[in-house]
Amino acid sequence: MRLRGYFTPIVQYARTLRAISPVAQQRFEGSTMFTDTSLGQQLSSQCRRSIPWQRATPLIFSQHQCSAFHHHSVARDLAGKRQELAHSIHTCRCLNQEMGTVEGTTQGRILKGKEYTCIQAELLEGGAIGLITLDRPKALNALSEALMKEVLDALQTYDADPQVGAIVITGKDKAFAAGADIKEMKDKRFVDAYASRFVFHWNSISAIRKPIIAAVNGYALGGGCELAMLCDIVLAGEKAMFGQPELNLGTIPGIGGTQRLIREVGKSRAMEMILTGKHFMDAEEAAQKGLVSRVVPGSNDALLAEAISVGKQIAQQSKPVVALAKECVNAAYEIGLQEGIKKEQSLFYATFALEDQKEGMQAFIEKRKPDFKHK
Ligand code: CO8
Repeated sequence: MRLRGYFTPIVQYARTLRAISPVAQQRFEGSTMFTDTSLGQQLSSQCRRSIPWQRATPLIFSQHQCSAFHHHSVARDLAGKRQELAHSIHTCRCLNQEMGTVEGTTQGRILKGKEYTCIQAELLEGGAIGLITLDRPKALNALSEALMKEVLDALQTYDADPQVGAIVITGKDKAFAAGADIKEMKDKRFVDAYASRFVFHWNSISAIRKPIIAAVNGYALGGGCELAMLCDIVLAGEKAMFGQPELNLGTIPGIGGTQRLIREVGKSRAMEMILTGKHFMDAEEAAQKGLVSRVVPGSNDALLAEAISVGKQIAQQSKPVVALAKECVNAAYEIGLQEGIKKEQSLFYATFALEDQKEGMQAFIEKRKPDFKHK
């Protein structure tokens, strides 16, 4: 691949940083541009030593890190064509794929050394956003058991990370996800599905406390549509296409589609989509009906950037208050109005036990930005 030529110097560079100066490595990983010329020269000469990239500690390059590299004179020295170095999220993913590593695993912070094969997981915005990219593009991101286990693992890891304020899930190329993996499940018998509690673990997604934003472009069919509906906010790209085609396969939606779709788009439209298995919903209609919050025009990268921007706005809020609000809104799905209002009230009262409530209201009065401590 065209980009391969860049990896050896990049990885060697990172490796060298690690070897000769933990401080320099920290500055690199923190996206700080290097201005110290003598350090730059020292690094340059170190980097010219040949270190097989397979042996190099795999490093993860976030958007900022690539940008830092993009501007960095040592990088220019090493890579030659600096203008071609990626500084988009999309290209960073290509970098990681090409390196044969999985984002998020190597800093030991997100996934504690665990490597994923069906998804990419990456911390962005200084750790405030956990990104999950479904990564089986050849199968249109069909939701195999392995993929869903990894999604859950990444979600739970981000949920437990105190730095993370919001999680973004997205797809790749022309699919968010084209449903459960038909090839994998076609031979299952009733007893297999029942005894193994097939898809039961998907319910754990509802237990994630951090807000999950789905950035959906391309197909979101069957389990893909259900996965989007399990998220808290759904942003659609122009090419998003939602549908529940399970009946075409002789089965029915199995992870909440019959329950959630009716709440999103009304009984008649939900019935039409589910019972015909054919009447898909495009992005515009999905926005009109409230299945998604809005359509983001432009490329997949524009959609992802917008989802990250929404995540950042959420991440700036008090984390416990965000979690309480999410719990309340989700309660509207699960319980009746009166019960929901009772729950909302008790959680509303609970916010008055938080320092962040005191700070938020005091900051308003003092006409300044609140400084939330997430307590
Ligand atoms: N499972 C497995 N493989 C898939 C799936 C899928 N859901 N969708 C696409 N693929 C594969 C195709 O088999 C093909 O593979 P190959 O190249 O090896 O033949 C590749 O992806 C590309 O697909 P197409 O050639 O079909 O691409 P097209 O652009 O022609 O068509 C469509 C795109 C319209 C999306 C088409 O692929 C399609 O109809 N896919 C199936 C959609 C579907 O029926 N989804 C519902 C699945 S059932 C379900 O989700 C139940 C959920 C409840 C249980 C959850 C359990 C986890």
